[in-house]
Amino acid sequence: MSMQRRTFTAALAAASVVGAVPAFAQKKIVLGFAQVGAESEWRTANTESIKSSAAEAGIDLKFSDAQQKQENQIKAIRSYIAQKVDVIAFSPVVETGWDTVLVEAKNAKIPVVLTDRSVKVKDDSLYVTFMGSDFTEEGRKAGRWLVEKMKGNAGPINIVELQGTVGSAPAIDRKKGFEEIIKADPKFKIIRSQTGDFTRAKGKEVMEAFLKAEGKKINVLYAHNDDMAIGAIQAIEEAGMKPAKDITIISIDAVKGAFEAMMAGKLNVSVECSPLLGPQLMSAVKDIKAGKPVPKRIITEEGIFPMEVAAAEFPKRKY
Ligand code: GYE
Repeated sequence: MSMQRRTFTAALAAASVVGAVPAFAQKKIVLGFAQVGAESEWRTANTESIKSSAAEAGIDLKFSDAQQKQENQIKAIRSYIAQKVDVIAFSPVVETGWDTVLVEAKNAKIPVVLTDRSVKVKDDSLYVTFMGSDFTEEGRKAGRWLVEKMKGNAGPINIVELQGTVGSAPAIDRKKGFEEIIKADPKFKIIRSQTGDFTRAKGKEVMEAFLKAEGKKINVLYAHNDDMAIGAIQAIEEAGMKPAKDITIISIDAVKGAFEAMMAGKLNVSVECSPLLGPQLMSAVKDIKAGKPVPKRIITEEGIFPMEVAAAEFPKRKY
């Protein structure tokens, strides 16, 4: 066979493969994701999970970071609508104020998936599904752990609370779930409660103010996430007190930083909240595009880790 002819045969073979519409020629699904920000170790792990699972699933991901501002998230969603993406997903920084932009997405016939945090909207058909944790249950777990720990202690037990971002679902629900449990016994008193915006810096700053105002009266710190607890631990040490001993510390997320603090004996317990939502988001996106039904609510399964098990659990942690 002449050289020319061989090339021709090869070209023919290639052409027939193209004729069969190989996978690489199919249009990729485009997903627009509007992230909350980069406020915590949890959020960083969540972003990483979404990016890596999009790449793995062959989904074209458009990603934006709203720096914890609702107006930035709304702008990002509007730009995804303008770009006519296939699916929009977002983790709403706060619960309310989404109706208008979600109606815009609906009118453009772009399905919306909520991840991590939910919204309060008049019409639930404005989103297809909400996947994420049960934050009220996380608050209850924190409360139950404290009730158990303080058994036999007559009290009063003075609690300071570092709340998450004002108006966010995890801040509202983690407060609610915790209070629901501790209110059964009047010895538990929340003496101060303020937002630390889910960040280490703010957690430290607000804890300093709590310590200035209440000093040794504080028995317990309940932080709505690990980062704020870690910031507060610094403030407690700088005030000459021993974290996890002079003040019992409970937080939520169970990120690696919390395990390190527990292994160092500075944090008593962390309630798990998994940020690894990427794989389930990508499979929902594919199902939606394929016209398959998806459940309205997908709840993440999670546990609780007291300091006593931290060293044994640490090597197994993925975030
Ligand atoms: O607990 C906190 C993050 O929405 C569950 O947001 C998430 C929370 C998480 O900043 O660390």
